[in-house]
Amino acid sequence: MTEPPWSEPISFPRALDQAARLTDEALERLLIAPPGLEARVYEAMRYSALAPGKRLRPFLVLAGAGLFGVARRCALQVAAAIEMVHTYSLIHDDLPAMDNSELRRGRPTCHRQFDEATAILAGDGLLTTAFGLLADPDTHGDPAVRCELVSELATAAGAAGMVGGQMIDLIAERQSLDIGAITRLQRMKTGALIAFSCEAGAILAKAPGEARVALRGYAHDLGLAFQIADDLLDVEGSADQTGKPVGADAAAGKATFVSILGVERARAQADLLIRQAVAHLDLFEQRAELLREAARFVITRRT
Ligand code: GRG
Repeated sequence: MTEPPWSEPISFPRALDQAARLTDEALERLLIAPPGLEARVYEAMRYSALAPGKRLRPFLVLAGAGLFGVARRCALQVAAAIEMVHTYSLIHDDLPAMDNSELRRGRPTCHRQFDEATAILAGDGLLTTAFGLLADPDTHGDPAVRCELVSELATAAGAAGMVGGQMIDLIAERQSLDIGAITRLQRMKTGALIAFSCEAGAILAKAPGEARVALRGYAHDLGLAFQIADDLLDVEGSADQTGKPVGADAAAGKATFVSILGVERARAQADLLIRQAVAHLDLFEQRAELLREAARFVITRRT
């Protein structure tokens, strides 16, 4: 299967659906439980990874790879790796030591379904499997490309990115942060993995710097708009729609974009960020239409 992610024009809802189906097939194939007693941790990894998420990050990988004609098989390896890292972060974020959540993706959280120790191990298992996947020759024939993918994902997911952002977020429960500090925290916690998802196709294609800078600019604005939309859903959405408890930030007294700016200004800021994100894609002309539609989806979504 060497076809690019989408070889013909396709609408955004269909592309998102297809990205989800292809990612789920890849996760099914990559997370097969062995016969030993360790099968329990695979079961927990599968339970969380195959739960119905939006698969927005895999979609961004496939759409980004589509700009450069990268083979679907390679892009899917990276898409599955990112979804594994994202799922690990959700499992650990839901633990009693962090958010202590009961519901995720419309189902009991991993530690409620299994137990706390198994949930910690399931997160660890997904994180490490993801890096193994990026280092797999099936992901790219050139070891330098595989090294770059590993290194960029390590930066995005680690203490300088998502893990660091989560640390600041925990501190924010006890210490009030201003809008600048919250912006930095969200760029690290949510934005870094979204940025890697947008750039991964360009890394696979060894694309020129100009294209990478444009995708980074798009991702930068998209990630922040995504977080503002998430804060708005926490205030305006319902658990039925989002598949997770709402109102948690306000209950924890946590400062968010919405608590600082108010609903109307937060929404206006998200709109502005999406216009900016779309403007970064001019270089790709019509080929980036799916990424433009994804940007609009991010701030209108209800889940
Ligand atoms: C525990 C290392 C560690 C990190 C946790 C990303 C994160 C950091 C926590 C998730 C908590 C949260 C609700 C963050 C807000 C933005 C976000 C990442 C929402 C969930 O992502 P979606 O909406 O979820 O893409 P689905 O389920 O659709 O994949």
